[in-house]
Formats: sequence, C-alpha cells, structure tokens
Amino acid sequence: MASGTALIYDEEMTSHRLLWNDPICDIEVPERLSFSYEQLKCYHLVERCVCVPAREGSEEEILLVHSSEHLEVAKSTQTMNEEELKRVSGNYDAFFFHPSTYRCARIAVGAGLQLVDSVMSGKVCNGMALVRPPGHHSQRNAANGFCLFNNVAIAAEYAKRKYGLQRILIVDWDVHHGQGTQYIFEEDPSVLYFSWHRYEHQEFWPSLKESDYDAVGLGRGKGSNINLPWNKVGMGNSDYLAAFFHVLLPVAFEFDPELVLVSSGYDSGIGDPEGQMNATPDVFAHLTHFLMQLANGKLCVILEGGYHLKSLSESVCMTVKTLLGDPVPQITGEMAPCLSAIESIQNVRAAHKPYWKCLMYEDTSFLQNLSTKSHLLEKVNTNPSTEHESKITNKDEMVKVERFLELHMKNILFPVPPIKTAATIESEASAHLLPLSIRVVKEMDMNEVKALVSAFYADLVKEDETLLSLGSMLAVLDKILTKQVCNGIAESPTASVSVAVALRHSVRFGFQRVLCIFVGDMEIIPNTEDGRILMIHICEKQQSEKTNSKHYISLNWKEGAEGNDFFSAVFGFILPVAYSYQANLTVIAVGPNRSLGINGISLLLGLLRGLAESRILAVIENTEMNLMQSVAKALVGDSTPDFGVYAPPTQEKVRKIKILRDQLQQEWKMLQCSVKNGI
Ligand code: Q9C
Ligand code: ZN
Repeated sequence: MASGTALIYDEEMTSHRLLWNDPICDIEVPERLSFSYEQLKCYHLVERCVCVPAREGSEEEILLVHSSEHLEVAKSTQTMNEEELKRVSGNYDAFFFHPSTYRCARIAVGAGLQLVDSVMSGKVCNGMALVRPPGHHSQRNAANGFCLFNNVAIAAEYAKRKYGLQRILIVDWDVHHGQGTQYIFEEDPSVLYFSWHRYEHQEFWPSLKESDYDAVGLGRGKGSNINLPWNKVGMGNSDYLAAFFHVLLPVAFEFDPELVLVSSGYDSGIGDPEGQMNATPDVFAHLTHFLMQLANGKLCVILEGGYHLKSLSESVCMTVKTLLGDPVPQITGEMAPCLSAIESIQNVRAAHKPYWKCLMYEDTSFLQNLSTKSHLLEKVNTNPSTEHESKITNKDEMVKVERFLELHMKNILFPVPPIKTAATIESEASAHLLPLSIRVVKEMDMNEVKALVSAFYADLVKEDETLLSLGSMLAVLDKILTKQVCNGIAESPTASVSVAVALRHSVRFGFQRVLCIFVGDMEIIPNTEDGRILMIHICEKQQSEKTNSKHYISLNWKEGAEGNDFFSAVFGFILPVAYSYQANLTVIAVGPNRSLGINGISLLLGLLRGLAESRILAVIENTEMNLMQSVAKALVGDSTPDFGVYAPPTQEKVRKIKILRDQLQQEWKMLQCSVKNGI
C-alpha cells in the first residue's frame, strides 16, 4: 500500500501579481503562497513530505478543459505592457494579468498534474499542491474570480484519460461557488462535484441562480452536481461537520470514487474578508481526515482561495499534518449547527433524493409548503443565539483574529507520540500479521493488577480468571493515558469486564468524557460515572432495560447480507452523536455475535480516529486474527479497505435511524438535518 504525502510548491508562482489599483483583486497576493509555505516549514511539515517538483502543464493538457481561443488570449498577454494587460483583464469578472501570469498558470496546472501522477502511480498516498493563480472559477472560455485555468478540472480530466478512472470526486470547500468546475462537469456522471459556498440567497458573488441547491447536474450528469448554499455568514465548525455527515459523506461513500480531488480554498475559514465565516483551522483537519477514508486514501488537495494570511497558512498546515497521518486535534466550540445551515442541508438532501439511494427515503413533504425558495426560517427562528450575522469588516477585526489564532493554535497542537499504536501480542504467529509500526508493550505485572483491582475495581472483578485478562488491557490503556501512544488494542476473553475497568480507570485518571462503543452481544456493566461515559451499543437484539438513561444508547443494527449498508448508521447517527459529545477518549469493544462485518468496523475505527485526538482503546473479545489485523490497520491509519458494491439501507433501517435521531437530537445536536422535527 502506498504511503507518504507529496508537497508541491514552486516559488515562481509568486511572480503573478496585481500591477495597478483594484480593490476587488488586491487580496490575491503572492504572500498567500510564500506565507503558507513558511508556516509549513515552521511546523517541520515540509521535511516530512515528499517534495515533488512542479512542471508546466502542456497546451494539450490545458485544452482538455479550455478552448483554444482562451489559451491563445492567455498566451498573448506574456508580452503586453501594463496598459494592454489592464485592458484584457477588464474583459473578465475579477481577474488581473501580469506578464508572468500565463507562465504561473501553466505551472499551477502542471503542479496539479504532478500531484495526480504521484498519487496514481503509488509514489505517495496523498498530497497537496500550493498553487497560484487558483482555478475553480475559470471556465472553458473565460478567466474569472482570480482564476485563469481550472487546475482541478484539468487534473480530473487528465486522471480520467491517463488512468482510465470512471469515478472522481471533487470536493470544493472554498467559500465561493466553483461555477467554472460546475459548468465543465455538469453533464458528466463520472465526476461528482460538491461545493458549499456563501450564497445569501443569491446576494453574494458570483450571484448565480445555478449556485443554488436545485442545480443537480444536467442530462446524464443529473445528481452529480451538489451545491450547498450558505444563506448566512458566520458558519462555523459544526455547520461544516453537519454538511459532511448529512450530505457529502453519505453520497460520496455511495459514489465510491477512485480518486478524490479537493478544490481547497481556505476563505471558508475564520477571519477571511471574503467568506466572513467562523470555522477554525482544526476543522480542516477533520474534513481532510474524512476524505482520507475514501478512494483507498488517494487524495489530492489543490489550493484555491484564502485571503487572511494567518488563517490560510494555519489551515494549510492542519491539512498537510492530517494528510501525513498525525492525530486529529479536538474540535472546539459548541457542537450544534445553526438553523440556516440545517435548512440548506435539508434542501440539498431533498433535491438529491431522486439520484442517491442513501437519500431515497428522505421526507420531502416540506417542499410542497414552499411556493418560492424558502426564507421560512427567518420566521421560525426561535434560537437566535445560534444564528450569526456579524461581519468582520475592518483591519482591527483582522488583527483580533490573528491574535485569536495565535493562541488557539498553541492550544490545539499537541506533541505527536512517535509511535502511535500499542498492542500486547500473545503469539509469534499473530505478531507478524500486525502492521510494523505497532508498538508491542508488556502486559501489566499480575501483582500490580491485583493491587489495582483490589483497591478500586473489586466490585467489577470477582473472578481470578478475569483478573488475569486485565493485564493486557491495563498495559495498553496506561500507554494511552500517559500519552506515550495514541491508541491501542487489547485482547480480552472477558471484554465487558475489561471495558468496565477501563472506563472507570480512565475517569479516575481525569477524563471528563469517554465515548464507549460496544459491538456485538455483551453484558453492559452499569457504570457509576454517569455523564462522563456515553455508551452506544450496536447489536442485533433490542436492549430495552437500559434505554432510559440518556448516556446509554442502544442501536439495533444488523448489517445486511451484502454488507456495507452500515454507512447510513455511521454518518446519520454514530458520528453526529460522537462529535456532539466531544469525547476525550474513545473505547470500542467488539464481542461475540457482532452484527457488523470487518469492513464496517474498520470504517468506524478509521472515522473515530477523528475524535478525542485519535485516542482509542480497542478491546477485542474473540481471538479472530482477521479482525485483530483489520483493527490494527485502522488504528495505525491505513486506508479503509474496499467496501464492494453499495447496498442501500432498507427502509426499516432508515426509519430506525430517524426515530433515534428525532428522539435524541435535542441532546446531541449534530444529529439535526431537518427543520421539521424537534425544533
Ligand atoms: N464585486 C477565489 O477565491 N470577488 N476567488 C468579486 C465583485 C471575487 C474569489 C467581487 C472573488 C474571487 C479563488
Ligand atoms: Zn474562494
């Protein structure tokens, strides 16, 4: 399997710059690139990447997407004087030419292609290209919005041709709508384009009707264009995460791309003068982490916008750090999407219901009540405190954000344990099946275990036999609690007791919120740490007795015969609850009669690494080597295995999730994805 992260940067792309006064274009400065690269050096990230040189994209490659007229106009600007440059620039909406622009734009295109080649050839697993000018507004025949050639669109078309790819996902998290990319692929079902963007009911640039949620693609491409318009400024971490849980991820996993490209604009981050949003740099680590679970990890991130230098550069660093496999920082702030975000999410889910199986049981009855596009929320908005209206407009605010970020980054960045996953290994035979990076730790000494148990856990541990099985779990847990490793696996013949001890031990150690996920038949030993532990029990049989506690959730789920219908439960329920809870440790226990396949468990683990700074203790009851191996791989960050043919969840399962969601969304707010219920 491929490993490593490519980084592509060429200083030459800083030579493209604005030569005259233009208040619209003056934010697209060369420092965007150099500052980001400096910050990467500062965090010692450059030296951990595989530095791949950029190259010029060829004319032929540019013509994959653009007209020859457009190419010729761009080419002709190389020898123009300032006056002529200004005149040609004036032919476009928000673009400026410099004599070096054509050359830079060709390098920007080539950088993207070098990245695609590095990933597709297996030289690296993923990577990022820092480029200027950006690309996603550029159209077949026109420059637009600081963009000359559409770098990402060309990369997608190139990947299709050169590697015969049939499914490419483009995620555009820039705060502007990449209308250029939409136009290029709107009839093409092989490219799924997702974009969220500041829209404000069409008031915000580029103010197009076709940026709204009902632009779903054309002809054979229907369903492969997903627009999520933000109708308010101030969207933050929880709004972005909700968009991923309830729109992008379910559809993306159903689409099952062979390659993921990101139109990676950071003007959707806090402090940006264009976006006016509130998302902090750490959210980009999460977004990146989610996308790394697709396409066997083949992820190419290509820079687009981002105009607050500090915010931009920190966000770039969070992205690259995550691509490198570092633990994901804990997300900050209240975990509740705002009403306006929920409304947008609901609308786009409804608009795409005809095209995606994961949405086929969506309730769209609300649509009939809307004669025009809904502004209904302005009226029903009962909780204005979660709505945001303030706009940052002046330099003072920009400086405030800078100070905030300075502090914030110090808080969220933590030292990475050099070896990340711990396990105790029973036999030589099992040792060689586990990933090499696993750190083998010695079981805790029996006398120590006895002393510990008799002092604090005697009520949980009544048999000597059970005592014996705690040695492995306690040794691994200790390494996690003391931050020597990030996560670990313990085998235990008595998982429920091991987990009960692990939970109480972690709480005693000082953890305030431990998320515990049980998979399979297991006796749940009630805990006395109420509130500090949240349990989700995934099993076939209904566990009725304990459902009255708000910190015990029973999710009755049996994976379908074809497997992999688990996505809907993961994205629609488990992740939203887990992110709402903001755990600082995750414990997952897999017992007998598990109702999930190994793939489902791997996916779940891969995704749970996004929580609690990736701290996970996995306790596995039966010594099933396949399962052990997959869990170990997921914990060290290997990409999730292929899922096979997509199997939609049955209507009954969708209903089950919905009932749980309606029941619990007041408590766990990230579950909210429609305004009809519960608000
Ligand atoms: N009144 C990127 O972020 N604003 N481009 C034009 C006209 C243009 C943004 C405002 C913003 C372009 C790649
Ligand atoms: Zn932008």
